[in-house]
Amino acid sequence: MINDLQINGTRLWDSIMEIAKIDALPNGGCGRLTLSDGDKRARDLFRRWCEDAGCTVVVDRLGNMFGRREGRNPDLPPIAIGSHLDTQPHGGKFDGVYGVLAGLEVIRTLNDLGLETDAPIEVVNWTNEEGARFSPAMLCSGVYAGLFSLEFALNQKDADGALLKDELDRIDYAGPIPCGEHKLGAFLEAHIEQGPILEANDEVIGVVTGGQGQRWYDITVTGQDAHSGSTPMPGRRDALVSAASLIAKVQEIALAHGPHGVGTVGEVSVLPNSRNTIPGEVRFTIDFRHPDDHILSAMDAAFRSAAEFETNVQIDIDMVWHNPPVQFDATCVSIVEQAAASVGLPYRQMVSGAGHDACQVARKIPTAMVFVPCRDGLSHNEAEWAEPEHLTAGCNVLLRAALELSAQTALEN
Ligand code: HGY
Ligand code: MN
Ligand code: MN
Repeated sequence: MINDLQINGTRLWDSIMEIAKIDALPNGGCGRLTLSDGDKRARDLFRRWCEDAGCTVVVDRLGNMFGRREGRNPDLPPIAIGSHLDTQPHGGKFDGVYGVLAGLEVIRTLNDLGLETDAPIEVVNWTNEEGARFSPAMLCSGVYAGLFSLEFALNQKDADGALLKDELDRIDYAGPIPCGEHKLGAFLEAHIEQGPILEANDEVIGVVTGGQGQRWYDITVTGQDAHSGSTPMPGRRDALVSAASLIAKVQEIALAHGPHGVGTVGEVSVLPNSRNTIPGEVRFTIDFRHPDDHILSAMDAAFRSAAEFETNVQIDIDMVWHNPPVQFDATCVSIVEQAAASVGLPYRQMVSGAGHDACQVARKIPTAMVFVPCRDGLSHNEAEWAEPEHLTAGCNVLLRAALELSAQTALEN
């Protein structure tokens, strides 16, 4: 019976800990930026593990990796399970990696049980989910879903001016398959919640119904470099004073659109960054999010009107990304919910606060997600932690949902 099947939680945990050694940081986290040497090492290890599990691995033009376990009917579109192996600069061990290795663990368990599925099963590693090195986030799953052009993605630059396409070539992960052409029948992603809800309510499984909307901005404040000692206060064009006022506004706007509105300024640069020169230029980023796109638009408008009050400097507002809220496929969500009920642990339906590759892929194929708790709801932090038994439970939900989807796919085709 599908509902009695169990994955090997120790093997899953050990695989996560093994990949966590790549670009490990002193306080327990990982700093494995996309397309870095560390990302290449993690990709090579993941490929080897897939091949050891009897999968064939194909790579598309943007380095998205697909490890395929054949089913009875090779003509059926595969059921894909995956996430991402890249991390934030001070990321944790579980964000993304759990979802990729949970997909691999489903395949390893099917091998152990000698179970043949109707549809093929594929485990996926999506390139550049974090958006920490190349903006925006979920870029390459976004190209796969038709949300960005290939050219846009290939020509994205990191802070040092390196192009995404050159970094893909450098680590030898520019694959032959056009991005978006590798057919998938449905996509499932397991992920730590990265927020406090499950833990606060003593629940173990999140049946994710969709993702909230996001707007990312690059803001440039241009004033005038001048001497800090001999320039009178009136008439200064201090870019940092104006930027500081607008950064405080981001916080104010998020709180004013609570309880779901969130706003973050994660990056700031000051030029010329000298203690005795009035800063003439400040660049900062904004990450606004809300489950309701209309409210997200209101947050946008509130910031733009606040910027108009900064009259003695030039403010350039570049909205680099607008990702509307997304609903996951009702059938997939229902199958995940039935699988969650079958593992017999407390669960809830919920909307994801974080963005995920599933939020992009869902705009192309039927998609759903499984959440498990993380300690104190903390993520994008080296102290990120998840309990082995929770990771196991989430992977059992994946296994059962994937088998149900594979059987349904066979019925529909
Ligand atoms: O930004 C996000 O929500 C994801 O971690 N990339
Ligand atoms: Mn993630
Ligand atoms: Mn993340």
